[in-house]
Amino acid sequence: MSAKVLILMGSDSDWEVMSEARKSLAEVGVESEVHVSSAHRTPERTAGLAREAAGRGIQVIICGAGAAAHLSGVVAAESSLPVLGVPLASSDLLGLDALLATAQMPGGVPVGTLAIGKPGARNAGLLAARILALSDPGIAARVRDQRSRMSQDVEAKDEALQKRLRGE
Ligand code: RP5
Repeated sequence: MSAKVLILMGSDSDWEVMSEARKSLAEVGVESEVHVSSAHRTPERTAGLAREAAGRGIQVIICGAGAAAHLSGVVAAESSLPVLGVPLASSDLLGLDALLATAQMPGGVPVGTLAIGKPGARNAGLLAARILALSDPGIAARVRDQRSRMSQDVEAKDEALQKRLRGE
């Protein structure tokens, strides 16, 4: 099975956070491919990866970058696939710079921007899976299971809290 989701990140220093996207995709049985490619340091390579992605069977691209984060925007400019951007807190501005750079795209070049950091990376994976689920019943079933496991976890936590409050 070839990967349907391509994860790009601006630097290998982004991997600790961006591995959350790969993990959440794996939870719902979606294979991903990951590469380091920078909008600024390797512009040609980034454009090439974006341009060829659809032809290789990729259906969604997730981009994580920090600081003056242009990776998502450049990829969205070079590909018609849905692009999900994860702003990363890798500069002294703690991700606010990357959030604005990723979210504030000019009209016509959409980037779906997630939260800063690990929650954003996790949600990028889950959102990519939901997009794929529209045309893949197997993924749709696993996305439903993931939601139901999450609800059960919260209910179990509440039950444990109630027990503690009753002094049991
Ligand atoms: C961005 O600059 C990268 O996405 C990374 O978040 C940040 C720092 O990169 P390194 O200097 O650690 O390679 O382009």
